[in-house]
Amino acid sequence: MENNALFSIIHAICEKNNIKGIKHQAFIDRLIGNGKLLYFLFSQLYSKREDLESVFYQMLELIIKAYKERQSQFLKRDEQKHKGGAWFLNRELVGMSLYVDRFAGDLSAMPEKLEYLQDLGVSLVHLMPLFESPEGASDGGYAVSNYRVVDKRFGTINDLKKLQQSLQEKNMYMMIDIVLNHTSNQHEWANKARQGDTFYQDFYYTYNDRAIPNQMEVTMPEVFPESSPGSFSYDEQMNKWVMSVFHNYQWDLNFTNPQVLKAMLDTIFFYANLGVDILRIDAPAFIWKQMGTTCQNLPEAHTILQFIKVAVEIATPGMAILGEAIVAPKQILEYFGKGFFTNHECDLAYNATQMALQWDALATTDTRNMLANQHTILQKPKGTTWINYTRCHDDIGLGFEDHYIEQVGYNPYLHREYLKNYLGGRLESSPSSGDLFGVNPKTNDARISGTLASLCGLEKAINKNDEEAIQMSIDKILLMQANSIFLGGIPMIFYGDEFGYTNDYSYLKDPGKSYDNRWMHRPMIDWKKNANAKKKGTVEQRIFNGLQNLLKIRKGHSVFDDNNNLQWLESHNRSIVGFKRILNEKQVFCLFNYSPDPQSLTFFAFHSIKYGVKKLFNLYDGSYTVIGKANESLSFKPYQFYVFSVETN
Ligand code: OTU
Repeated sequence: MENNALFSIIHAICEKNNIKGIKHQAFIDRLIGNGKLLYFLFSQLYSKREDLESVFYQMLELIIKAYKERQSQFLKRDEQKHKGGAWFLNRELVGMSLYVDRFAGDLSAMPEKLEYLQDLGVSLVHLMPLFESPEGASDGGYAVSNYRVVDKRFGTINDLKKLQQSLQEKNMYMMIDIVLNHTSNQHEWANKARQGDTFYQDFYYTYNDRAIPNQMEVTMPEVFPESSPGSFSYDEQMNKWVMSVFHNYQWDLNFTNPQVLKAMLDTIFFYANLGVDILRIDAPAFIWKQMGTTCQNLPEAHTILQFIKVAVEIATPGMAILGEAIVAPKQILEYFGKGFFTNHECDLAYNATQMALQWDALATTDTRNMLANQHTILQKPKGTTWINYTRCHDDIGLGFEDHYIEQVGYNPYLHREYLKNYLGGRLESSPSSGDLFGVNPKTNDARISGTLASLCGLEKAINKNDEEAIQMSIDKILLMQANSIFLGGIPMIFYGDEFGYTNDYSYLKDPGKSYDNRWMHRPMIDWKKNANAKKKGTVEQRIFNGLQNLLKIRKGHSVFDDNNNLQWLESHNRSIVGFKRILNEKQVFCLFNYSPDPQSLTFFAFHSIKYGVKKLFNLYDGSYTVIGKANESLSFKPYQFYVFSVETN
């Protein structure tokens, strides 16, 4: 389409919808300014289709509709959010990811929990999937059968809207998911496809026989090899094979059909207009498939995300996009956009590499692999940010690259075996109690399940009634949290971890969950147990207060805004890793001892501090440390960390 033709279409569509005048100028500017880009991205995906231009027009209509339906309070919030640069880089943002039913009961009980969250230091709530999902075949809500109706287990859409308002009144933020890659096989589209409606059969990848599925499976890795081997399932009623990369009840959407993109963009806007601040795009790496590839991280998947980003920027610009790409380190970075699209794809991504590396350091007491990998991790573009975390609702994948493992002198195969044994409950001498998830004997792959506390040794320590071991596991928990809280990005705490919930094995009795051991680390919150956080000396109190203190420190210092102002240190001790956060004259040093033994670090690590500065102020416990000579040492207790602010006198 020519520029002029595009402009007249945009003008006409605005005219038709009565969008004119100064009140709408900012929107019109965004639409005209980005219209060409939007068309470019769209035609990259669908240029071969005859209906290219007519479907593009329908996309413009969706954008107009989303803008027109946006409540004035959200329009105002959009404006405010954009005033001081990217709002999500702010240190005030601290998230908690939680299942509404397991945390509070239902949505209507959530508003009264917000004070508790604020007291801990949480300002952003990630509500795990809430929309209709068949019980027993729901993948924790990631198999959606209706994107617009809140599942009755959680309440109603009005409860959700009320919660959003309560959050907003308290200057808090809301994050929810869009499950973009697949629907439940009970979704209306799937039901229609099953009944023979070809329009909806085109919403999925359906095949009459196994010929193409067989060929594709040669190169497609299995996501859930134990419970759902292969990537296709047979549907009896339709008498066809359907692509189902995740569980067999999760049917992959066919984004080569622009009607699918249209339907999902409409849903994205529906969420945006609920007042969602961060939209977590689930499994974006998987949204485009091509024979002969892994069907992950394909260029078209990025094009779709860029298209979504531009459309959101035009219509509902206050909503940031989080890409949940749990893939190889280099590939994660591509979700921030590259080349012309740098910083124009996902605003946020999970720092899955760093997360796994912290577990690596904890299991090996060696931080060199973590340090080596920063060459990749530090390539995050300015203006984008990480979600930093130690645990989430999923398993821990050891997805970091082999060559860095080799670089620090380990054999990648043996190294991963060791990590799996240590964390995955296969090593008697290990303090961790976790389990292996997604074991694939064909590839020798496996990931790890378990709560933060259990993986840090609290479960075994409590069972043995060993106070020393209990304290050590609390120290590990706080070390892991501190490392991710001060890194730069939004810390995302997983609910229950603020009290040290250990593994819950009751999922084994529920046939809808027993096939998936990720449920062991998705606790039911017992508020009576949590009340222990108020009693001095309890395990809960020690963990809760430690975490609360860490979050307070983060909020109190502008060095912790994420402006890519992070420098890793040369530590000369393989168990100690450290970095400093810098803003103008201000420096904060964060150092972590990943060893169960006392360690020391020469003051050489602080050599960059201006001459004449004598003391370091420990933000965590309020004590001072005098900076010694380069050959003198700072001592660390087992698993101790320091957060030092540089003091000039
Ligand atoms: C995501 O997970 C969700 O977080 C999981 O809870 C869902 O089961 C899954 O999608 C399907 O909706 O796709 O890009 O290793 O890390 O499945 C990453 C397993 C995903 C998860 C992976 C992940």
